[in-house]
Amino acid sequence: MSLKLIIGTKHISSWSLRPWLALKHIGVAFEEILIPLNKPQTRQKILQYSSAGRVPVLIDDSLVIWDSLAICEYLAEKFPSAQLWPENVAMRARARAVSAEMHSGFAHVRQQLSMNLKKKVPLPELNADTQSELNRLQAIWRECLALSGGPFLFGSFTIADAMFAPVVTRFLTYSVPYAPELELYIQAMAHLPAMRQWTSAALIEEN
Ligand SMILES: N[C@@H](CCC(=O)N[C@@H](CS)C(=O)NCC(=O)O)C(=O)O
Repeated sequence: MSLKLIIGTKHISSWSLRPWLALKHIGVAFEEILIPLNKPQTRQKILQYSSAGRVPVLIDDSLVIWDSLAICEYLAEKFPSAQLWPENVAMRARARAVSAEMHSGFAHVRQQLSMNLKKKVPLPELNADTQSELNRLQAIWRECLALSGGPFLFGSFTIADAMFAPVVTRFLTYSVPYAPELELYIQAMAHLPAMRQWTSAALIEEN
């Protein structure tokens, strides 16, 4: 088996972080190929692996999978013992719903509070849409944690946590105020060994 994950610059590539965390959670060996983003050659380099022209891309022998959530779904099927989705069918449906909501939404948070693991930025004046998305994110987390008891959204680490990992970093980068009952979750995510490993590498990137 030869798994390769093509990712972008670690301090800014929020989409790449998700399947990388899933692979680390599984504990399977994989080759990591990092393509620096925002360079003249970026697009050409990504196109060598995927005609979609975006990272992340997972390559499993001759199979090419683009899109972070599709990669996570594939990994959940390929490595069932890693329990990347909750075991309970109702919880699994909820985990898929919140993952899909994250994947397809929160455009204002993405735009106004872009991920940058190398920065600590004072909170800018938030526009109403960004504030309402931040409120929604916290409501999702509170509901999931109340049902599961934590420390992760569905008890143990799942794809849902991988999907939200980049927005957790934004809360920290921009010192976004959050409800006190989310402190344990945000700290659990920040101190996840794989998250620390990604962040350490991100901090020494050149640009
Ligand atoms: N829906 C895609 C979005 C991926 C995406 O937008 N990736 C950005 C980097 S984080 C990218 O590849 N940009 C291409 C570029 O900068 O040329 C996914 O979930 O994988």
